Amino acid sequence: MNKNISIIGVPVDLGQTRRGVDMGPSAIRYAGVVERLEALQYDIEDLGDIEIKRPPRREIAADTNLKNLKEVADASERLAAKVDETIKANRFPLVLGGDHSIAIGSIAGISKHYESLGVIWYDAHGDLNTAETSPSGNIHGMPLAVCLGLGHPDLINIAGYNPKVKPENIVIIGARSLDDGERKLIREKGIRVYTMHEVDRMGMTAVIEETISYLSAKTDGVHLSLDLDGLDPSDAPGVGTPVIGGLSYRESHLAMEMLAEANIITSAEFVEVNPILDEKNKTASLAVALMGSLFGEKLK
Ligand code: 6HN
Ligand code: MN
Ligand code: MN
Ligand code: MN
Repeated sequence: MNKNISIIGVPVDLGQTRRGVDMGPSAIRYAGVVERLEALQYDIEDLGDIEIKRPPRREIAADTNLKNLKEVADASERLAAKVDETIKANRFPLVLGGDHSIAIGSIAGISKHYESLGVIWYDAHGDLNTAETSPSGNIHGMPLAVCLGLGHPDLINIAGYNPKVKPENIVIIGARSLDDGERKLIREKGIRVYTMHEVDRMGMTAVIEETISYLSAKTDGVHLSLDLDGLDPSDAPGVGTPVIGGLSYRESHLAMEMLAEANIITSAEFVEVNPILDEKNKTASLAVALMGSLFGEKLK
């Protein structure tokens, strides 16, 4: 694992309509992310937050049903540039959200550095909607489709190239709320998905073992995109779109520890922490605990 980590905060709430998720980076810092990782002998550089333009009104452009399209595209472009710089400086980008629309920018900045980037999407949702299939118009339900090159041109062309990720390089873990259009896309593209059904049947150990062998065979880097709503709301109440029946705290720790042992993760983001909806910063603290495991606490 790269011993130099750069933390990038992305206070974006524009990809959905519940306010408060823009405070996620502050909540995660308050929960002690820097101290936790410094204790593991990493060189931590906190780059602060990306500057986000905040529109006075939530507007939908005339030619699309996507909410805050211009602002999301603008934030994504800036995040992509920051992540790109971080990787060029040989540092591990650790991105703190913000809603999940930020994955558009982080993966745009990351993927150009790899021949064949793998992505682990740890989430209750598939985030595979497009304007045509979205039930909400919320861009945080679309970033994985955007990475496949499906969606609005202003989103898929961030950082000037497209697509960012191949469908066979994606593994979704924890899914339990997929829209019809997302299911169709998963089938068409042959995307590997471990829904809660598979996690329950196989156990997290086998899910992660398979994920590691599936991805390490064909990728030269793996990005972890961890949406806190992948966890059960009893463990992670501070999220905007909670879905019951999720991954437990223990399963998630195990997953992070196994990824640390396999040493395959080359970039990561933790998203959808909303301190306004949280109980005493429980979800941000959980995020930090998972980062501790991902960065090898148990291996010490
Ligand atoms: N997330 N599938 C729903 C939608 O509006 O497209 C929910 C998306 C949730 C997205 O949690 O990152
Ligand atoms: Mn998500
Ligand atoms: Mn989600
Ligand atoms: Mn179960």
